Amino acid sequence: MVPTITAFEKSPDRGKGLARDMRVRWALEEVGQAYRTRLLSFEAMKEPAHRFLNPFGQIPTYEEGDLVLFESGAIVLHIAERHTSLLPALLPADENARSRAIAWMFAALNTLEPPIFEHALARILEHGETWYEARRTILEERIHKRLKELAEHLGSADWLDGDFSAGDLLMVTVLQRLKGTGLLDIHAPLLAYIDRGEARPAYQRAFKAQWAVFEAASGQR
Ligand code: GTB
Repeated sequence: MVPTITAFEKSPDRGKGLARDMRVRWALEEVGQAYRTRLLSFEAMKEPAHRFLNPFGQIPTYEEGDLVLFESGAIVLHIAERHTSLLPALLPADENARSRAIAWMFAALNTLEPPIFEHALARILEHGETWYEARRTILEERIHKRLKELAEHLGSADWLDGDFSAGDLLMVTVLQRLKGTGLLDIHAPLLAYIDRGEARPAYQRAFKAQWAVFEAASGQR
């Protein structure tokens, strides 16, 4: 069954692939699963029809037969779990290694993404406030602490725990949001780590698909 995901009709990131449908597209490409995309305006996301899929009125969602999912992490986990017989898979066959890969998925979303996303939001929404510089400094210190720890863990390895996994997929998409902020400059291993993720053919296909949506929307403006 071909799943349907939702994405921004006009992504505010101007085709940079930073919205969270990108991680779902990437996971689907990694496992070779074809998918359909339903594009939504901000207004449509708040309509009852979409809130039935996601109570928070956000993208991405995932529909596959009777199954409806929201939360990008849960969707990526579902995709990974449905395609474990593939080699290479997004989750390792060994049970302990699989649990560790899932721990990295949580680490990406629970430990790294919160300060990184807060920082991005503050840059957009709070930069005019008198206290902005103090807040920015605090957020950047928190981010550097985590980036340093992550880089130390990664060391000279290509991926976080053995082969590329859903943990790496989520971690790379989380770190990408820091590109252009300068915050990654002193964490060179992480820049190379992001590059390795982005060089994967599945990532490239996913990026192209979301870029095509942005281009089509630009043509209509
Ligand atoms: N925890 C949820 C998940 O992981 O799925 C969060 C989903 C989420 O934040 N969705 C955002 C959304 O639907 C899009 S990705 N926002 C619309 C709304 O809340 O009304 C977040 C996002 C937004 C904008 C950019 N950007 O402009 O670069 C990047 C990412």
